[in-house]
Amino acid sequence: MPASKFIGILGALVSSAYAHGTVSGIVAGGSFFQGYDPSFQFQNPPPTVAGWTTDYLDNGFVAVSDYADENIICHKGASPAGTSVPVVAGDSIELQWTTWPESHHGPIIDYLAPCNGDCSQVSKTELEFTKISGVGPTDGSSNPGTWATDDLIANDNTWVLTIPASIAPGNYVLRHEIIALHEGNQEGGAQNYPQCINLEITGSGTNTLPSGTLGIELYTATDPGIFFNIYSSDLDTYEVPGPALLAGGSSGDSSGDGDNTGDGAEDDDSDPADDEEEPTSCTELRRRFRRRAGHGKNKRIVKFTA
Ligand SMILES: [Cu+2]
Repeated sequence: MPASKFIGILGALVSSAYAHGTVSGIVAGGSFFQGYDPSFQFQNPPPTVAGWTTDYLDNGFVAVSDYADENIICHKGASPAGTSVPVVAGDSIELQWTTWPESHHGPIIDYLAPCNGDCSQVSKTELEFTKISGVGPTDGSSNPGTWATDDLIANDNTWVLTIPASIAPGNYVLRHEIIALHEGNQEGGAQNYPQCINLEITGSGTNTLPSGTLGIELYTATDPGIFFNIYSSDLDTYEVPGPALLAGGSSGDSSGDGDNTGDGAEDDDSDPADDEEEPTSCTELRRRFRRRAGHGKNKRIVKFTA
């Protein structure tokens, strides 16, 4: 079969196997922009997209034990994206995840860091992040509650984020992150899934976000919003972790309009695994990932396409 067809099948295989999901598309100003997909590692050259490159294929997360490690900044092995999504300050953008497991309840947090130049050349360890949105439980009336992640799933795996009108024109890295708290009742059990996307912001704002927080200083293991029991704690006391929210930022419910234009997500309705029970642990998700992909099969595919 032609190589392009083979790579397409490979892409579908890898995408459907990523049960935790990634941001596969961004909609801004009515246009669709492709996000990063881990399967791009098998393409030479990989497509130039606005989502940062990563090097992980383990379907995993960044652990609490890595909060002081550079992997927490934009996920494992991240390097800057080669292009940017143009956005007008004050507008909303859509962040389209491929999928998200229902059991992985938790907050969705968004940060901006100015690149002070070309974001494709930026050093991630120098990025200073300001929180522009942080949404925790949206209905805390009974445990484990309805969380930002549940709103994401209900809105076609799409998160709607407003870029504050106060942001000055320039190049920024958007750090979009889900923190899964299904094991957050144990210290060190929270799981971070950061995704970075380059934005080129225009408009008439004046805030250049001069003093943010380094990625490796965003969280600690004992932050009340990290070490938190969603099964028994009073959800109304939940504090979204990380530094203070920018004045004018968003802490409320995701204002999804359900408009999921240009959906680039894989349709995996034919996937037999959909008939299985929702797995609750990441160990189970990874086990299924290996079973679906086949042990060692990925390595042979890499060889074939290289
Ligand atoms: Cu998991």
